[in-house]
Amino acid sequence: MITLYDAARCPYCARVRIVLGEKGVGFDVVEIDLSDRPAWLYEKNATGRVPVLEEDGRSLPESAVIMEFLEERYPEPPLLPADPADRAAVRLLVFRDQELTDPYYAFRRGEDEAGEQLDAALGRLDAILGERPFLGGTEYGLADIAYVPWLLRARDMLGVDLDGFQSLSDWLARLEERPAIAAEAGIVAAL
Ligand SMILES: N[C@@H](CCC(=O)N[C@@H](CS)C(=O)NCC(=O)O)C(=O)O
Repeated sequence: MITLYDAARCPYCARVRIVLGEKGVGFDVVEIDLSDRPAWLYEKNATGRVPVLEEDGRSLPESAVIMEFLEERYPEPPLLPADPADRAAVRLLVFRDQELTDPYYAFRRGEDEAGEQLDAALGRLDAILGERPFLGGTEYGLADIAYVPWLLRARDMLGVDLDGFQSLSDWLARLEERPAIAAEAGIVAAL
Protein backbone atom coordinates (compact mmCIF):
# COMPACT_ATOMS: atom_id res chain seq x y z
CA MET A 1 0.00 0.00 0.00
CA ILE A 2 1.29 3.42 -0.98
CA THR A 3 0.49 6.67 0.78
CA LEU A 4 1.49 10.06 -0.58
CA TYR A 5 1.88 12.95 1.84
CA ASP A 6 0.89 15.56 -0.62
CA ALA A 7 0.03 19.21 -1.17
CA ALA A 8 -2.00 20.16 -4.22
CA ARG A 9 -0.07 23.36 -4.85
CA CYS A 10 3.37 21.73 -4.56
CA PRO A 11 5.11 21.15 -7.91
CA TYR A 12 7.45 18.59 -6.36
CA CYS A 13 4.40 16.60 -5.24
CA ALA A 14 3.04 17.01 -8.76
CA ARG A 15 6.01 15.06 -10.10
CA VAL A 16 5.06 12.11 -7.91
CA ARG A 17 1.34 12.37 -8.71
CA ILE A 18 2.14 12.31 -12.43
CA VAL A 19 4.47 9.30 -12.20
CA LEU A 20 1.90 7.38 -10.15
CA GLY A 21 -0.74 8.31 -12.73
CA GLU A 22 1.43 7.20 -15.64
CA LYS A 23 2.14 3.89 -13.93
CA GLY A 24 -1.50 3.38 -13.01
CA VAL A 25 -0.61 2.86 -9.36
CA GLY A 26 -3.34 3.43 -6.79
CA PHE A 27 -2.41 5.36 -3.66
CA ASP A 28 -3.86 7.01 -0.60
CA VAL A 29 -3.40 10.76 -0.19
CA VAL A 30 -2.75 12.63 3.03
CA GLU A 31 -3.09 16.32 2.21
CA ILE A 32 -0.65 18.44 4.19
CA ASP A 33 -1.45 22.05 5.04
CA LEU A 34 1.89 23.68 4.26
CA SER A 35 1.06 26.74 6.33
CA ASP A 36 0.41 24.57 9.39
CA ARG A 37 2.41 21.41 8.98
CA PRO A 38 1.83 18.65 11.52
CA ALA A 39 4.76 17.89 13.83
CA TRP A 40 4.63 14.20 12.88
CA LEU A 41 5.65 15.05 9.32
CA TYR A 42 9.21 15.62 10.60
CA GLU A 43 9.32 11.97 11.66
CA LYS A 44 8.69 10.98 8.04
CA ASN A 45 11.00 13.62 6.54
CA ALA A 46 13.48 15.50 8.73
CA THR A 47 13.11 18.61 6.54
CA GLY A 48 9.34 18.62 7.09
CA ARG A 49 8.76 18.95 3.35
CA VAL A 50 6.44 17.19 0.99
CA PRO A 51 6.24 15.01 -0.99
CA VAL A 52 6.82 11.96 1.16
CA LEU A 53 5.91 8.58 -0.22
CA GLU A 54 5.22 5.77 2.21
CA GLU A 55 5.29 2.15 1.18
CA ASP A 56 4.55 -0.51 3.78
CA GLY A 57 5.54 1.85 6.59
CA ARG A 58 8.81 3.05 5.01
CA SER A 59 8.99 6.76 4.27
CA LEU A 60 10.78 8.20 1.28
CA PRO A 61 11.18 11.96 0.71
CA GLU A 62 12.64 13.95 -2.23
CA SER A 63 10.68 14.01 -5.46
CA ALA A 64 13.59 13.07 -7.74
CA VAL A 65 14.41 10.05 -5.57
CA ILE A 66 10.74 9.05 -5.37
CA MET A 67 10.40 9.22 -9.17
CA GLU A 68 13.36 6.87 -9.58
CA PHE A 69 12.03 4.55 -6.89
CA LEU A 70 8.66 4.33 -8.64
CA GLU A 71 10.38 3.67 -11.95
CA GLU A 72 12.20 0.70 -10.42
CA ARG A 73 9.24 -0.57 -8.41
CA TYR A 74 6.82 -0.29 -11.34
CA PRO A 75 8.89 -0.61 -14.52
CA GLU A 76 5.89 -0.44 -16.86
CA PRO A 77 5.43 1.75 -18.76
CA PRO A 78 9.10 2.79 -18.74
CA LEU A 79 9.77 6.46 -18.06
CA LEU A 80 13.54 6.30 -18.45
CA PRO A 81 15.31 5.54 -21.75
CA ALA A 82 16.98 2.16 -22.16
CA ASP A 83 20.48 3.43 -22.91
CA PRO A 84 22.60 4.37 -19.85
CA ALA A 85 23.96 7.51 -21.53
CA ASP A 86 20.42 8.66 -22.33
CA ARG A 87 19.40 7.90 -18.73
CA ALA A 88 22.33 9.94 -17.47
CA ALA A 89 21.22 12.87 -19.65
CA VAL A 90 17.74 12.68 -18.09
CA ARG A 91 19.22 12.59 -14.59
CA LEU A 92 21.40 15.58 -15.39
CA LEU A 93 18.35 17.60 -16.43
CA VAL A 94 16.52 16.64 -13.25
CA PHE A 95 19.63 17.39 -11.16
CA ARG A 96 19.81 20.87 -12.65
CA ASP A 97 16.15 21.73 -12.23
CA GLN A 98 17.10 24.89 -10.33
CA GLU A 99 17.98 26.44 -13.66
CA LEU A 100 14.21 26.73 -14.07
CA THR A 101 12.94 26.70 -10.50
CA ASP A 102 15.23 29.46 -9.18
CA PRO A 103 14.04 32.06 -11.73
CA TYR A 104 10.46 30.75 -11.36
CA TYR A 105 10.43 31.41 -7.61
CA ALA A 106 12.27 34.72 -8.03
CA PHE A 107 9.59 35.78 -10.52
CA ARG A 108 6.85 34.63 -8.16
CA ARG A 109 8.41 36.75 -5.40
CA GLY A 110 8.44 39.71 -7.79
CA GLU A 111 12.19 40.17 -7.70
CA ASP A 112 13.90 42.63 -10.03
CA GLU A 113 15.00 41.15 -13.35
CA ALA A 114 13.41 37.81 -12.52
CA GLY A 115 11.21 38.08 -15.62
CA GLU A 116 14.29 38.21 -17.84
CA GLN A 117 15.86 35.30 -15.98
CA LEU A 118 12.70 33.24 -16.28
CA ASP A 119 12.51 34.06 -19.99
CA ALA A 120 16.13 32.93 -20.39
CA ALA A 121 15.33 29.63 -18.65
CA LEU A 122 12.26 29.12 -20.84
CA GLY A 123 14.41 29.92 -23.87
CA ARG A 124 16.89 27.21 -22.90
CA LEU A 125 14.10 24.64 -22.63
CA ASP A 126 12.62 25.87 -25.90
CA ALA A 127 15.99 25.35 -27.61
CA ILE A 128 16.26 21.78 -26.30
CA LEU A 129 12.73 21.05 -27.49
CA GLY A 130 13.52 22.52 -30.88
CA GLU A 131 15.94 19.62 -31.35
CA ARG A 132 13.94 16.73 -29.90
CA PRO A 133 10.29 16.08 -29.05
CA PHE A 134 10.79 15.48 -25.34
CA LEU A 135 13.26 16.79 -22.81
CA GLY A 136 14.80 13.36 -22.41
CA GLY A 137 15.00 12.60 -26.13
CA THR A 138 12.63 10.80 -28.46
CA GLU A 139 10.40 9.41 -25.71
CA TYR A 140 8.30 11.07 -23.02
CA GLY A 141 9.53 10.39 -19.50
CA LEU A 142 10.94 11.54 -16.18
CA ALA A 143 12.68 14.66 -17.54
CA ASP A 144 9.36 15.96 -18.89
CA ILE A 145 7.58 15.04 -15.68
CA ALA A 146 10.28 16.75 -13.60
CA TYR A 147 9.80 20.08 -15.38
CA VAL A 148 6.16 20.24 -16.43
CA PRO A 149 4.75 21.16 -12.97
CA TRP A 150 6.53 24.54 -13.09
CA LEU A 151 5.52 25.19 -16.68
CA LEU A 152 1.85 24.59 -15.87
CA ARG A 153 2.06 26.83 -12.82
CA ALA A 154 4.00 29.55 -14.67
CA ARG A 155 1.36 29.64 -17.40
CA ASP A 156 -1.81 29.11 -15.37
CA MET A 157 -0.97 30.71 -12.02
CA LEU A 158 1.65 33.35 -12.78
CA GLY A 159 0.26 34.33 -16.19
CA VAL A 160 3.55 33.75 -18.00
CA ASP A 161 3.01 33.92 -21.76
CA LEU A 162 4.59 30.86 -23.37
CA ASP A 163 3.47 31.76 -26.91
CA GLY A 164 6.89 33.17 -27.79
CA PHE A 165 8.44 29.76 -27.06
CA GLN A 166 6.96 27.72 -29.87
CA SER A 167 8.70 24.39 -29.26
CA LEU A 168 8.00 24.62 -25.54
CA SER A 169 4.32 25.46 -26.16
CA ASP A 170 3.99 22.56 -28.60
CA TRP A 171 5.61 20.22 -26.08
CA LEU A 172 3.24 21.38 -23.34
CA ALA A 173 0.23 20.86 -25.61
CA ARG A 174 1.47 17.33 -26.44
CA LEU A 175 1.97 16.55 -22.78
CA GLU A 176 -1.49 17.80 -21.85
CA GLU A 177 -2.99 15.14 -24.08
CA ARG A 178 -1.79 12.60 -21.52
CA PRO A 179 -4.36 11.89 -18.78
CA ALA A 180 -1.79 12.13 -15.97
CA ILE A 181 -0.68 15.59 -17.12
CA ALA A 182 -4.24 16.73 -17.84
CA ALA A 183 -5.15 15.70 -14.29
CA GLU A 184 -2.31 17.85 -12.95
CA ALA A 185 -3.43 20.79 -15.12
CA GLY A 186 -6.86 20.34 -13.53
CA ILE A 187 -5.34 20.50 -10.05
CA VAL A 188 -3.50 23.71 -10.98
CA ALA A 189 -6.69 25.22 -12.42
CA ALA A 190 -8.49 24.58 -9.12
CA LEU A 191 -5.79 26.20 -6.95
N1 LIG B 1 13.81 18.86 -2.74
C1 LIG B 1 12.44 18.60 -2.34
C2 LIG B 1 11.70 19.92 -2.28
C3 LIG B 1 10.29 19.75 -1.74
C4 LIG B 1 9.68 21.10 -1.32
O1 LIG B 1 10.36 22.14 -1.30
N2 LIG B 1 8.40 21.05 -0.97
C5 LIG B 1 7.74 22.24 -0.49
C6 LIG B 1 6.34 22.38 -1.01
S1 LIG B 1 6.33 22.70 -2.74
C7 LIG B 1 7.64 22.20 1.01
O2 LIG B 1 7.35 21.17 1.59
N3 LIG B 1 7.86 23.34 1.62
C8 LIG B 1 7.75 23.50 3.02
C9 LIG B 1 8.98 24.13 3.57
O3 LIG B 1 9.87 24.52 2.81
O4 LIG B 1 9.08 24.22 4.78
C10 LIG B 1 11.80 17.61 -3.31
O5 LIG B 1 12.23 17.57 -4.47
O6 LIG B 1 10.90 16.85 -2.91
